Amino acid sequence: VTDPAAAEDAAVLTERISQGDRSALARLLSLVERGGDTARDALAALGPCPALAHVVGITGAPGAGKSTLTGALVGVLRAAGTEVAVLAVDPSSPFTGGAILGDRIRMQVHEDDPGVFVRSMAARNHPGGLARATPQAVRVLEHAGFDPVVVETVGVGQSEVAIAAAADTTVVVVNPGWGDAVQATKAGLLEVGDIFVVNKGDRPGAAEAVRELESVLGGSARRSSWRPPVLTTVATDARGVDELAAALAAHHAHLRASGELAKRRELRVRSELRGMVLEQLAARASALGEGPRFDSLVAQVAAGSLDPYTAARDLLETDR
Ligand SMILES: Nc1nc2c(ncn2[C@@H]2O[C@H](COP(=O)(O)OP(=O)(O)OP(=O)(O)O)[C@@H](O)[C@H]2O)c(=O)[nH]1
Ligand SMILES: [Mg+2]
Repeated sequence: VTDPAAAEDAAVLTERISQGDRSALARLLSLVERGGDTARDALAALGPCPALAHVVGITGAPGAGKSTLTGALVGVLRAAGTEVAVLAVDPSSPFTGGAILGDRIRMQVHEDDPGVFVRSMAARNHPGGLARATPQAVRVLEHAGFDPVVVETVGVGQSEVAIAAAADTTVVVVNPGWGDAVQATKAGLLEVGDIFVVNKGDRPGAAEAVRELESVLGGSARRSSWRPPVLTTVATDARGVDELAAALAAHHAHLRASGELAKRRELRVRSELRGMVLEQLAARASALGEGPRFDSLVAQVAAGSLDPYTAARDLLETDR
């Protein structure tokens, strides 16, 4: 059931966002993050919006320097006059609301710069570690005029692969030291990375890490004609970050010229729609799993007068 007050509220917020109101933007993102009917109303109020921004995913192992690198990248992009949004998706803090990552970035870059918008989101238990709301939040940020939108995700389990479904360009951040390239191979990162960054280039082993990555990349079967560059950065000094910005622009240009951009966006919409359907089905399923009808079927199955398959079918059919 739709809450008319929320729908009205969402429409007002949308209007304010189009006028550049940042607190309205933050509020709309909260609605989107909360999910359910309120988010649906908010996104409906936003209306159809063409995907306009370059969506950049930055992933890698915990502590690889993703936030520092993102902060430095934002600095370079701001110097070029673009308005940047950063979504820091934190799969590890379901309780704090994932404020840590965003705060870390926020402290590092342009706190008073209206051309930068930083937002953190908790990924909760979403499979893949990526917040369920991420694609919707990206949509909102695109609508608000940010380009690029940078999404930072800690690489745990499947999240690296999930981020690739949410981004146009995926940057994989590794560190010097034997094993990172091997780990990347195992995690399926070689297939999803469009740009590889050996960060902490001030540490021993950076050149070896680059060579190792280049050699495994050379041997991997990739479908795209894009050959992923392997860059070296020292994020803490913003060293190599100009080159990263250039590589991002080059990859975006490649995506446009090859028609790959439209394909990636379609894939993104696919997973976004599936996510939305899944969310609604899950809500419906938990509603079916309680109440007098459910209790009565449970009692019958428990007493041995009904089999559970018939009971489940009964629940699903009476719900129609
Ligand atoms: N020496 C060195 N340290 C770095 C570099 N980049 C980042 N660091 C440090 O590495 C630590 C982790 O950096 P973050 O940017 O928080 O890394 P992250 O990947 O965002 O970490 P999580 O979000 O917690 O996974 C911090 O202490 C940084 O100062 C670098 O290029 N060189
Ligand atoms: Mg971080």
